[in-house]
Order: sequence, then C-alpha cells, then structure tokens
Amino acid sequence: AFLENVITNPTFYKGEATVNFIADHPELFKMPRRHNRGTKLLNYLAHVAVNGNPDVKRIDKSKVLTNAKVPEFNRLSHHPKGSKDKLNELGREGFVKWLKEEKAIQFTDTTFRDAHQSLLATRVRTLDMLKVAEGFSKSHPNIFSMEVWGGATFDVCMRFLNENPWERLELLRNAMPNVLLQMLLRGSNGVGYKAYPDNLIEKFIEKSWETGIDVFRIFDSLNWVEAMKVSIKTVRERTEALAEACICYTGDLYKPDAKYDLQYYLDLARQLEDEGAHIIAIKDMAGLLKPASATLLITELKKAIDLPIHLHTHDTAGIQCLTYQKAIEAGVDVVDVSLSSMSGLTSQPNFNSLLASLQGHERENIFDIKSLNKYSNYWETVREWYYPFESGLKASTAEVYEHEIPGGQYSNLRPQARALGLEDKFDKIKENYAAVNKLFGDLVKVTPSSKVVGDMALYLTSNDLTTQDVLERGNTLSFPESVVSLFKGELGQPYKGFPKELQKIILKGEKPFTDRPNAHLEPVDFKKEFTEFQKKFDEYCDELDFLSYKLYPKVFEEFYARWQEYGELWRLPTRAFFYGLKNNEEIFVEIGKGKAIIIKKLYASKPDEDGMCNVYFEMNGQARVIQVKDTN
Ligand code: 3PY
Ligand code: ZN
Repeated sequence: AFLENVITNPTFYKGEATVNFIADHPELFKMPRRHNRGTKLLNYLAHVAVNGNPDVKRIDKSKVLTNAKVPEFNRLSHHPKGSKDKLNELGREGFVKWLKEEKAIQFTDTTFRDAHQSLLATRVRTLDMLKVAEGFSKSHPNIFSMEVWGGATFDVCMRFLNENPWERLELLRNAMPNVLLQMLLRGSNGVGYKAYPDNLIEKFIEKSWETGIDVFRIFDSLNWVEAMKVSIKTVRERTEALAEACICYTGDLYKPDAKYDLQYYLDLARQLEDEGAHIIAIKDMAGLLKPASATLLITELKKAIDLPIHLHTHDTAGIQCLTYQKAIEAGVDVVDVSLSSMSGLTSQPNFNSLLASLQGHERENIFDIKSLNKYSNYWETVREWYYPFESGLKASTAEVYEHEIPGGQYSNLRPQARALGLEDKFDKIKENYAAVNKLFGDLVKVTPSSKVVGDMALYLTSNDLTTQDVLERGNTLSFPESVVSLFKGELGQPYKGFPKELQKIILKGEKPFTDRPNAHLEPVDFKKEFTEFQKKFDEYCDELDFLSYKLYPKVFEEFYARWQEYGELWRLPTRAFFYGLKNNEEIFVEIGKGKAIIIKKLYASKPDEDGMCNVYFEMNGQARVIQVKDTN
C-alpha cells in the first residue's frame, strides 16, 4: 500500500494509458523509496538482538524450534476451479441456490484467522500463511471458504506484528485466487471495539471487497439488527460479495428459563433474511451450542428461513464435533473447522478428524485427508514458534458453560490478567465474568460486548469487589470506561434493555441513548481528511492506509513510525522476528519478487558507558555494523 507506482498500474502495464494518464495520475510517477530495505531489516534485527521483541514476555531457552516442512505442490500449475470461480460463474443468487441444494457438507477453514486468534492471541504472521496458501488452495479447491481476515487480526497486525493488514489480504488473495476468502466484520464496530461513522464502515467494506474479500460474516455484539443493517446493505449494493449475517448464540436453548430461546433465534434469523442476508450464520463464539440444541435450532431455522446456514463454534468444551454431526444431520450447509494441529480447545473443531468420521456418510465431502494431515504437520511445527502466546489451557473444559467466555477472548484474558498481576486469580476472574454477565442482565458476549464484561470482571477481581458491592455502593465506585460506554448505549441496545437500576448507578446521572450510536457520529469527510492524512504521514500512504488510520489512529501512527524505521517486517522469518538471530546464524529473506538477501548475524558487543551496543552482521557477504542503545 505504501509502495504503488506506475509500473504496477494495470492501465499502464496493459499499454492502455492515454495522453492524459500522467495528468490524471501524478501520484504514480513519484518514485517510492524502495532503497534501504535490507538496512531497515538489519536495524530491526540489531534492535531485537540488544533489546528483544517487546511482545515476547518470556523466552524459553530450552525450546528447540525446528524448521517446518511445506507440503509439496506445483508452482507452475494453474489453480483448479474452486468456490470463488463458482461464485463468479453463478452470481450471488445462483451461488446461494447451489449451496442450498448441494448435498455434500461444506467446510470453512479458519486456520488463518479464528484458530490462531483463539489459540495464539492472533499472533500468526503473514509469511507463515503465505508459505502454504498457494499449495493449500491448489490441493484443496473444494474448500467452501478460507477465513483469513477481520476480527482481531486487523488490530494485531499493526499493533504487535508490524504488518500492514491490507497487504496481508492482498498477498493471500493472490496466492488463493480460486477459493472464497472470508472475513469477520463486527457490524457497525468494523474491526474495532466501538461504533464508527456509517460512511467509514461503508468505505471499509468496499475496500475490503476490492482487496479480496468474498464473504462478509457480519455480526453485532448484542445481536442488535439495527447495528447490522448498514453493513448488510453495503455488501449487497456496493460489492459483489456475499453478506453472511450472524445470529450469535449464547446461553442454553433448552433451559426452561432461557432468555435467548428458540423463538428469539428464529425471529432474529427472519429479520436478517428480510434485511437481505445471503447466508445466515450461527455464531457460537463460546462453544455453547450442545448437540441436541443444534438439532432443534437447525431443524427449525430450515423451516423458518429460506437461506443456507453456516455454523461456527469453538471446541472449548470438547464435544463440538458431536454438535457438528447433529447439525449436519439436521441439514446445516457449511461448518467452520481448522486443521488438526490448530484445532480443538478454544479453537474450531478438527477438520481432518471430522472428515474421517464422516467417511461413508451420505453427506460426505471428499477431501484428501493425507494431504490435510501434511498441512496440519506444517502448522504443528510452526505453532511451536509462537509458544509465548499459548493460552495455557491444557484440556477442554465444561466450565465454559458457566463462564461463557468466547474462544477468541479466552486466549487473551490470561495475558491481560498477567499484565495486571492477577494471574494467580484466574479462577476468580472466570467466576466474576459469569457474575458480571448476570449483573448486566445476561448479555450476548462477543467482541466488543465480551470485552466489557471481561474489563468489569478484571476490575472486580483487582479491587476485591463483588457484584453485590456494585449494587450497594456503586455510587462511590468509578467503573472502567468501557462499562460506562456500554451502559450509555455506545455499543447499541441489548435484547430486553439494560437493567435500569444498575444503569443509573453506572451512569451517575449521565443520560443514556437508545438510538444507533453511529447516528451520533460525524461522517468522515474523505476528501479533506485524506489530504490532511497524506500531509501528516506521507504522500505514498494510500486510501487503505487512511482507513487503517481512521479505525485505529494511534496504533496506525506507531505502526507507521516502526515501518519507516524497520521496513517490511513481515518478510522476516518468524523465529528471527520474535527471538532475533543467534551468533553466526544466517537467514534468507525475500525482499521482493525474485529478490533475496542473506543476513548473517555475527555478534553484539557489550554496551559502552552510554549504553550503546554494536551489532555486527554480514549482508550478502558484506560486513555491516549497526549501533543500538540498550534500553533494558
Ligand atoms: C472477533 O470479533 O474477533 C471474534 O472472533 C468474535 O468471536
Ligand atoms: Zn469464533
């Protein structure tokens, strides 16, 4: 995104540029600053050699991190036709009709998004996906879709991985042109934690589609349809992608006093169908949908609506393959899975095993399981490289039915607790999470509403408070900002409203609102603000960078500064990125198409009296020395 110029412009390279081309596109003729790529990477490696990667809180010296074997594939062959080709051929209506009529169960592979969001705090880097993306889509073109973007990946890419999320999407799109690429969109909260102006969401959807997204999975963290309308409409009217609208599943359908009962879900699905959804997703973000409930919910949904149904769950309790079995028998059209080594626990159910269990089933979909196992083995090795980000959960747990923490949040909650010095109180945090949910009137808990419940649980735990204390002396307490914002209405309206007394206690006289939070936000003046943005940053920053900035101003600013200093860090191998290089270790870095450099770290000197260290390298055989201040 920072680096487009005339050579990459399709009008130009197809020879279709006319005399006005230069006048119309002055931006393409400014030569970007491509030089210094190698030096910038050396700056980073020198920095990590002396100060470490700030995201890695503990290094286990005994870990042996081995090389991962990429399953073989033919780089010269064409991609076989896949689901993306089918969408192009049939158009949206035809595609939806095909999906409803197709007998074989369809699969979405979440390995590139939700699986690592839920197991490794969203830290999996673009390079590790890119190595297998082409081969996977060539070997398994009958995958329904690959979930590759959205959710927490956008934020984490910039904040922790120093990667441009748009570039990730572009690279994956090019590597997998034949299969549908899917993203998770938090409705009017975009890929963030708060409401954004409608026209920003519209532009974000348009650009996401242009960059490569085919399926938008849209949800609202309170199941509030009002907050999903703009997104569904935009996907329908401004793109050729599929709008997959979610009913988020929580609680237990079968409990006699369930707040969210069968009727609730059926009404919700009908409303989403009326709003123009192409597909309905059941988003079971915490993995609470039990097998019998799946049978009931899917059987009844099939009668209530005329759309394909896509089921998403997390295997936290360990029985979700059984739920899938029941769902498949009840007629669900697509289920979300991840490759074995990236499945289970707070992630999605195991793709490879589920396939094996369905062999001979009337809805079997034929995949080459041996090949899938090879991909799983690749990820098994790669996963080890990310060991500092493992959640620590060792086995599945029935406790999830009590706390209802979403899979994607669970892997983050422990590091959050650790950062607050509360790791030894993790059991209490989980208990408080459930208590807060009850206090708040039993909410749908998924980003960002789940974050608010989590913030409150951490707040109670660190201050040794109970929910009773909140009700009795809440007037004297100052609550986390996110809690106040929720009760003000800034994330929308929950089913059956907020508990009124509690709302008064939390807002302390401030008036809540009940209309859409976006209605209170100034629309973005794209023309004016984009010009200001380019002035502030760089004339090579494009519209996509501008969107990143509008969604996450501070995160983008810091990311941009690091990008200027260190360049394209996604190109570094993962072990080098997180842990730096050992003395005399050599790495090979592809810095552009067909262009590679070899970097060898020799050693780092001890700090001098000013704390400065010299780090000695060889780059393509030439000696280089980089000075870095030791800030430890
Ligand atoms: C997200 O919004 O990131 C989620 O994965 C919710 O489940
Ligand atoms: Zn999920």
